[in-house]
Amino acid sequence: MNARLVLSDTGANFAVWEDAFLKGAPDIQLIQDRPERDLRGIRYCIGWKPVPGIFDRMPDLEALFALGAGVERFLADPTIPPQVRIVKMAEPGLTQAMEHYVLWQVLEHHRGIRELAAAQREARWIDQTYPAPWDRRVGVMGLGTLGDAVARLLRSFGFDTRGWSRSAKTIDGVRVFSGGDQIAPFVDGLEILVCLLPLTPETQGILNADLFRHLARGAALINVGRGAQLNEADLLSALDSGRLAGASLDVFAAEPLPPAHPFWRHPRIFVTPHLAADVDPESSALAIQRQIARFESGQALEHVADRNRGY
Ligand code: NDP
Ligand code: OXD
Repeated sequence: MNARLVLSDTGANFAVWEDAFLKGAPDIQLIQDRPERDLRGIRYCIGWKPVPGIFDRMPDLEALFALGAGVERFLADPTIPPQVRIVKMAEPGLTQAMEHYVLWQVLEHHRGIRELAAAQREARWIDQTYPAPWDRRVGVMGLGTLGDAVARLLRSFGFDTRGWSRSAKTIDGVRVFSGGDQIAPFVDGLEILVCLLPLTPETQGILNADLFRHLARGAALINVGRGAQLNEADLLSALDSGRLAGASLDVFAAEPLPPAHPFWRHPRIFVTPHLAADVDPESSALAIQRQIARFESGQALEHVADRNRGY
């Protein structure tokens, strides 16, 4: 198989990606886009976010491999013709990074690490208790490539784990809920809520006061989906009232998070700069190579975003 793949995004480091393809998928020639380059005949491209005008220059494009799992920006780009398949990244490096981040933050909340750190700063020897993991109710919103892996991992660490998705599914040992009418029983009494939803009109603002009201008092929120899923004012009120005890936020409505934003200095909010999970170039190159090989042999691509559903 010999394929030409254009890197459309100037934000991505071409040398790193070129090296990854040379090492893992040498039958794919990676080409860096330049304004003067003739892109007719190009069938595949990769990129992290849309580049204005580029899709008009690729009339033969068949598949766009996103360098991330969230593809809301590509889906919102009217210059991408409807026949172009927008493929969400699914590769082991991304999944494991997300598993690690969520497990790290769940354990922080479960074991009260931030209270311990505050006590150490004041040389206070505190008596802190915590329940057994099977008595800790943890819920994962979104059970796709990442949410499914995270829910299974939390379950394997012994947590009382629930999951919620749009369609019904089963995961061994995890109580799974689906659809809008099951969100209330899903969230009811949760002590740690993890959001791994894609950003769509339905999920915009879903992390709000109505939802927080159903959580256990003093629950924690971990948002690794998208910032626009969180109602920021509702979060601040919930932290003030004690409804929520803490939040770990990796994604924000405005990124980079502006320096004056109250989240930066809030004692109960842990901010990370959208780094919960990055793609690994080498394993991404392998995943893209496998996908192109499938496509060239007449099979359907996997992880293609559904334009009607919005993810
Ligand atoms: P997938 O598309 O594989 O999965 C999405 C999941 O969300 C599916 O289970 C889907 O349900 C569910 N879902 C979508 N809409 C709804 C809804 N209205 N109600 C209930 N469930 C819904 O995505 P990934 O798991 O690969 O990634 C999830 C998101 O994580 C990305 O879109 C991105 O926003 C975020 N992300 C963040 C990163 C970071 O560094 N912070 C890194 C990577 C991703 P169903 O299974 O029924 O289709
Ligand atoms: C992604 C991300 O969507 O890093 O992959 O946010």
